[in-house]
Amino acid sequence: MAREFPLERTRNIGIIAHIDAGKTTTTERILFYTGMTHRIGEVHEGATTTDYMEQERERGITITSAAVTCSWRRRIGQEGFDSKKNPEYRINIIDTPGHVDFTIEVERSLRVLDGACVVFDGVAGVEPQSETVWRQADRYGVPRMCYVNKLDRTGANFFRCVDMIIERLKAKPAVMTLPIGNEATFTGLIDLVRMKAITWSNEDMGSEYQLQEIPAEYAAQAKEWRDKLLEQCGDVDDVIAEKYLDGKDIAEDELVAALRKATISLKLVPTFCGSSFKNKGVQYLLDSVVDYLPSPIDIPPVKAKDLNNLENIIIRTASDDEPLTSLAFKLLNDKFGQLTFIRVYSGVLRKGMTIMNARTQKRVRLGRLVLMHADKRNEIEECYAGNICAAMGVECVTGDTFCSEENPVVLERLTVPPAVVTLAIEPRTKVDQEKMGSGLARLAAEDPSLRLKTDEETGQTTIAGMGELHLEIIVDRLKREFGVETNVGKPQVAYRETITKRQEEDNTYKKQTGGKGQYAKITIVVEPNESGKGFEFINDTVGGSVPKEFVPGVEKGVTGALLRGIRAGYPVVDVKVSLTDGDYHEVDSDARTFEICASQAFQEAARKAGPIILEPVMKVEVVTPEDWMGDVIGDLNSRRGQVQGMEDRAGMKVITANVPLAEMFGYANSIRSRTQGRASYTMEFSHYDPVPNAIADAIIAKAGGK
Ligand SMILES: Nc1nc2c(ncn2[C@@H]2O[C@H](COP(=O)(O)OP(=O)(O)OP(=O)(O)O)[C@@H](O)[C@H]2O)c(=O)[nH]1
Ligand SMILES: [Mg+2]
Repeated sequence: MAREFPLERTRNIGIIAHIDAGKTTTTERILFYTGMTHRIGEVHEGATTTDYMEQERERGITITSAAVTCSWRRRIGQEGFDSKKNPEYRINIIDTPGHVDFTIEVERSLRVLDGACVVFDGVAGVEPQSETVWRQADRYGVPRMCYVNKLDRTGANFFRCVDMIIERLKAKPAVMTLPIGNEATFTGLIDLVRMKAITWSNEDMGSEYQLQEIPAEYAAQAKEWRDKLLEQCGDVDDVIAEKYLDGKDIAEDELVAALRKATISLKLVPTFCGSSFKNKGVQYLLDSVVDYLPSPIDIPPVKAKDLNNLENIIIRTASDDEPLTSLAFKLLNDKFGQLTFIRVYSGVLRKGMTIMNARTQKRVRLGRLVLMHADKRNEIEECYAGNICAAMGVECVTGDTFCSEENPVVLERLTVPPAVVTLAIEPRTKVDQEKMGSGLARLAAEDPSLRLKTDEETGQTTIAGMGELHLEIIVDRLKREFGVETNVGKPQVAYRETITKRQEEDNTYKKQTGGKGQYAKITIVVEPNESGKGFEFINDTVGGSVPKEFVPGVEKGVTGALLRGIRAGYPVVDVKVSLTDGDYHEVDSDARTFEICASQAFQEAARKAGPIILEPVMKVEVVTPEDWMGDVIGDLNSRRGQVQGMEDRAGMKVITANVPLAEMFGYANSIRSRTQGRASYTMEFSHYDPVPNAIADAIIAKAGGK
């Protein structure tokens, strides 16, 4: 089968935003207008296409990202909207969750998508999680557009939101549409590219709209913003600049092309408005996805490491003729078995072909391939470069590269944020015991932000993740999907340990038990590493005092000790360890003796190097009516919180504070009862800080340490 959609007519986009901004509601409209569904499902009815998990429908929030595919012909701007003559585009969309506990879903989506649509609540504007997803998109260099949604809501203000995008996100929004009316009277848009008004009549789910002259009362405002748009475009495009300065006409095509270039090169962010819930503005958004967001060939080709020589970087362009390069970015288990979502960067995936998993270096035979539509699937024969599909029954973990056997390469894995909360979990019965292990292993393969740990001595299993909700959903999924009943402890903070001083340590490990003895001698220097840099190991020996083949043993001994902690058994982070000297014996030394020697040396050194305990500190934002502001602040202070700022937003007070996670358990209930349910809050991980001494002593005593 030949390729149905050429690459330039393919878009892979993600919808990203703060919780509740309207991502799922917008996606649902997209599916309706593109003819993929025949009725609009609503989030509050638990009836949308992309929130199909039971937990999502019950809670009205998105938990896992869902991929859907649709096709679209550009409409607005065409005479009488006759779109049939326009070419059809394939748009793959991933609807992501906004809750910070599921941030890995945003991370993996941005890792494989070419462009993103960032949704904002027109009342709240730029919220904390909007900032987080924005930074994530920056990290992956993803071109994006903004969509200010919910303009029908009381208190909506498009222009305030645009200002917040400039101030908070330090972005350059290019305003493309202006609202006609606001709140209850919001009825349409002014298209600043074509200088026309688009209005919707309410009756027919927004499918029909009229293109009209701009109403007289908006003429001046439209002219002002059109000039701004041309100026912004002129700043990044010489041809437009020249024409604009000479007062010449700028054709629609020219302006769109210049804006497209500026969007893809991350210079400008086209910004739109609408109300998805009231069915206004979504078709225009789809046209704009086609017009401004990149196709797979507009973005830089992917870089991979040559598996035969990891120093060697190989560039793979988005072409069907290049060797296969693809990334398994998402795993999903359901009653039919494991589904692996794959983004193909180059080459073609074909049903029945043999490919290679770069991590395990094993050959894998591809079974069936499907195109996913939320939880429904269509079988396909092949998946071309630049597309996303799912393979059935392929064993792998999230982040694995699948490549051609002849030209093996490996792509960068996902960035996974630290786990901050842990939960002890035990099976209720013997039967549950067996199922729990395999269930948890499957969930962990799906979700790299979930960590499992079993204590070697007590056999106790702990799960660690992004937050209370994350772990609550895991426990719930264990029960519903794997039929495992469990008892869980109270959520605990995932502390860490580190050192504050430099320390040199000599250690000799020696054992003589008849026959072959054991001997290793080393000198190491441990010192604090920059915060967030993790563990670094340096071999500083000269003249073969520690033979090369034993050095990995030293590193292994240290990494093992790092996991066991220094004073309270929490993992040690941000240390630099240099191996400076040592000695060995021709017969009695091997990698294992050096491993034991290094583990002892590190533990001894770390104990003397000013060890401290670190705790996760959360950035908390509380939105409250003014009446309760004093109460809320007093409570945050009593939780060791530090208030960072206060501001007004749409008639409410917004308080931001840094608060240790240890003090935030149960905050949801506390704030609800304190403010009669009027205040709301969000929090996300900010950084690690040393724990105050008194609390550190308590943590160490509890862990049985010294
Ligand atoms: N008034 C109004 N409400 C909206 C609009 N768009 C979405 N909503 C409502 O806002 C709530 C949240 O919408 P969702 O679409 O679930 O938001 P989301 O961004 O997908 O949320 P998460 O996936 O949980 O992060 C729902 O009750 C929607 O009906 C809008 O344009 N106007
Ligand atoms: Mg959603």
